[in-house]
Amino acid sequence: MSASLLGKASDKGLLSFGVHDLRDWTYDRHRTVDDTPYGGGPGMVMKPSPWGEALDDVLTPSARLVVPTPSGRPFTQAVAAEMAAGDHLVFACGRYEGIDSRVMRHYAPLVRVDEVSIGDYVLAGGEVAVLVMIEAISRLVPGVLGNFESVTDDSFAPGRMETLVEGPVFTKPRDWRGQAVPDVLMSGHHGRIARWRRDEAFRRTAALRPDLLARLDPAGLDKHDRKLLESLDLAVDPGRVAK
Ligand code: JD8
Repeated sequence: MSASLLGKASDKGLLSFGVHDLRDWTYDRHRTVDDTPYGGGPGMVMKPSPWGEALDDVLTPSARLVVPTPSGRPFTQAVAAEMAAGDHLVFACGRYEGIDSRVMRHYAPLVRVDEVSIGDYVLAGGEVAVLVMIEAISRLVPGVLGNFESVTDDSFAPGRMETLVEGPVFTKPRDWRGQAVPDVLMSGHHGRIARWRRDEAFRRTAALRPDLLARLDPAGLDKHDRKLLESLDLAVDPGRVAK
């Protein structure tokens, strides 16, 4: 978090980060944070007591408690934007089989508690998920990105009319290992370039993210879009998309 974008943002005073070691709130010789699960089963569960001691110290009245877990609600760009509006986020990184559920219930009446998942795969703990969330949230904090445009242009940005994946990008040289940059990008014709990029975004979205196309608002499509979508081999009902 001291490198690159986040490091610069923290140098500028736009954000600040702290990291805590849960074992600082244990008082036994082995600094124990885990115990066997009630009801049996594999692995170990994180004890509520160190978490309670730690969170009592770290949480503030305006804080939000964010708990990564594979069973949480999806962490999306909209969730990132909502969290970027908060002034104090506390991330509780679990290990083992997770944190005793009573911890989240205990804090829910005191602060906003969000159990979130960064995707449908299984990690060994919450730390990497939290790095992902911190990066996604921090770049939405005003001043963190040099160029404000880069936020509003994101294909997943909430409020953007369409939600498409980005098309391909190119830079110099014009020819590389036998591959030329598409002529249209060299034409200087801004209208044609914009249309080509949009077409490529639709093609790629249809091929890789049919779930996004299915959610597309037909009101945001023009005649050209509808024709292109009809020409694509859609995995979803084209009537639903290109209406
Ligand atoms: C927190 C412990 C591992 C979770 C057994 C071993 C998020 N998208 C995501 N995938 N995985 C996590 C995640 C995994 C975690 C913890 C987040 C704490 N584990 C456990 C329960 C099942 N494994 C995550 N966000």
